[in-house]
Amino acid sequence: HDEEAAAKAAAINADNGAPTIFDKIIAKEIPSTIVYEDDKVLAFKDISPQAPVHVLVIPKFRDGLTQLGKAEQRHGEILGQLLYAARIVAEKEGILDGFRVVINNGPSACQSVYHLHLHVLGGRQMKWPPG
Ligand code: D5M
Repeated sequence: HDEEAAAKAAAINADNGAPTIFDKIIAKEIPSTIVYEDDKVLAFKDISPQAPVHVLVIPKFRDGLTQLGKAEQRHGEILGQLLYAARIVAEKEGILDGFRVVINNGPSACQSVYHLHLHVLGGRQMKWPPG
């Protein structure tokens, strides 16, 4: 259906190195509600929240990381920084004792933006398995 077709189109564009909407957020050309920022990482509120707390954590330099599946050994440091930033976000948002970190990888996992991002979700009882 439509959602699946859009996800596949986004994946093809990413392979061509096309910029994503997150570049504009990093450049502050479009507004976002920033929760945490340092020289390598940006965290901002998801525009379509799936929980009372829903924050995206992204690398400021995509460096080939359109999706987790493209990660290489050299990305180890930034991957660790992103995960640690997720913890900082959880603390700032007051959900340190219960939160979930999600990475959607590829069309079948409903990835829609091809700039690696961690979803930090919480503020409600989460269910398992996820949809
Ligand atoms: O998640 C991509 C996420 O990006 C999805 O939850 C919506 C969010 N999104 C898209 N555009 C914006 C803007 N402009 N601000 C904040 N959040 C945004 P995925 O895992 O790729 O499906």
